[in-house]
Amino acid sequence: MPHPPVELTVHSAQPYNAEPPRTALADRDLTPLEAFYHRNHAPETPSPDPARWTLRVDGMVERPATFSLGALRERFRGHTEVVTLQCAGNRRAGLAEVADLPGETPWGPGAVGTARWSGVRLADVLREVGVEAGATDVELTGADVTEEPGAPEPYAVSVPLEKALAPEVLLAWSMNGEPLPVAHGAPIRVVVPGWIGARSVKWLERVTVADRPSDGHYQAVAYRLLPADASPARGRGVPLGPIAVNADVLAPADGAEVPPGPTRVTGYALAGGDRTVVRVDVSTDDGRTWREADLDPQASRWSWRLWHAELDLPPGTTRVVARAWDSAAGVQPADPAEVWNPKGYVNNSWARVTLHAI
Ligand SMILES: Nc1nc2c(c(=O)[nH]1)N[C@H]1C(S)=C(S)[C@@H](COP(=O)(O)O)O[C@H]1N2
Ligand SMILES: [Mo]
Repeated sequence: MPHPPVELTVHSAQPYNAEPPRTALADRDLTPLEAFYHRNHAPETPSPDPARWTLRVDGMVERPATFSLGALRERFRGHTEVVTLQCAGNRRAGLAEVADLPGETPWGPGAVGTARWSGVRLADVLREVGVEAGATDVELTGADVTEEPGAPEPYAVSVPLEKALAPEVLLAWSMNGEPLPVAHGAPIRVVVPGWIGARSVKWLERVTVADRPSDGHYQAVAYRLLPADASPARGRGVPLGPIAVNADVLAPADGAEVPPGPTRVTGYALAGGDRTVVRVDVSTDDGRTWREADLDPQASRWSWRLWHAELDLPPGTTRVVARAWDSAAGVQPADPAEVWNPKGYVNNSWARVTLHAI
């Protein structure tokens, strides 16, 4: 099916936050650049000059170093990986229907996308500088300055050293075979497969090896899972890392009118960490009975898995429900009320779209 031009829903212009409609993500392994969501925290998007850009690698390393773009390309082997990025706030609007989430971007289901990323491995860079004994975390700092903590602060978060050394974690300069767009973090962004999008730092400037997680606002305060009755504070709750199993129905569109009879329903499912999607179930009676969807082959172990099912729709309104299972037998919860949390993260409740057969 041909895809019409994509119109993004813009949640805010500064910071620029925008998402595609579900149908723009449907039926393709790679999300085109024009349909890829944008998630920013700073009011100004930086645009570092690639010719003068450098990456500083410091902290608990034997030989602190600075790399130009040319040095990264020459010194390290190139690597390409198809990876799905998903914001921890994806589908937040479904949580906001349960109880208000004031001040949080009301993401629909489009804060997710898959691209082919090329660059070099963070692990190779870390090996070149030599990680000191006792190091546990790697802080990643971008060039953008955010205002949310009250005082200006560069966007900085961290990943555990073990993940930073994993072969799938990239310093990427290319997206879907094109030069990485500035909006997505040029000249270099980090790509941390299997982890929430917040760890994939754009406009990377500095990599700091440390013996504790980052103190940055988006690690120490935001992107943490709080009990429903807690309020956000430094160090409270648990930092979100690996993605939780999630899925959606991408086509037909929610609310679409279709002819009665056989209807092809398609979607994606995504498992987090190093898990894989092993099954997707579809229901037309709100989860009383389920049938298995057909899974497409995965483009890579770090990418979403597309699925499809042919449903026989009776005339009238049918609600299509889908849920995915991962390789650790993790399954999506039925109801957003079960997972509601004060910052509105990780809504991985069953996907639901309504179709009208007329
Ligand atoms: N420097 C920097 N990196 C960042 C962010 C940011 O605001 N600044 N947002 C993060 C979040 S929360 C997500 S979900 C992804 C979004 O990447 P995209 O805008 O390329 O889709 O980037 C991450 N990296
Ligand atoms: Mo995010």
